Amino acid sequence: MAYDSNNIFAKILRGEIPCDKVYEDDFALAFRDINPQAKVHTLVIPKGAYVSFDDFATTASDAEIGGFARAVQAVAALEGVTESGYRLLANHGKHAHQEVPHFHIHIAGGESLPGLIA
Ligand code: DGP
Repeated sequence: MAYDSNNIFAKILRGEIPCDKVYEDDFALAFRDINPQAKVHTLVIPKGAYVSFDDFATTASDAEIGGFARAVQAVAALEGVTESGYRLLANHGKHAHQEVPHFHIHIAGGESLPGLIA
């Protein structure tokens, strides 16, 4: 699947649409999910144009993958869920109901979580 540079997260990255920003560095931007499924529900996206985890893991550089993983950890710490615990989730493709075709990881926590968030 080709990357669509008009997807909503690409627009957020370009500053064309506002977001509730939590963190930003050279590799990643993190902001709160518009439709939270838990007390803490934050999205972390890479700065590069990757459709999904599959695309990211296949084509991103080691530096981007490493930087992104560090950013996810930093965001969890900033959101105050490291001690209490959190869930990471990334949807890839149709069966996972991926809505936005720019790779993102959901960080969910802040309370005891039920089954997997959708
Ligand atoms: P997924 O199904 O994994 O592609 O989840 C996409 C998530 O993105 C979903 O939980 C809602 C969130 N989302 C969609 N549009 C926006 C937006 O414009 N702003 C923010 N902050 N979140 C959005």
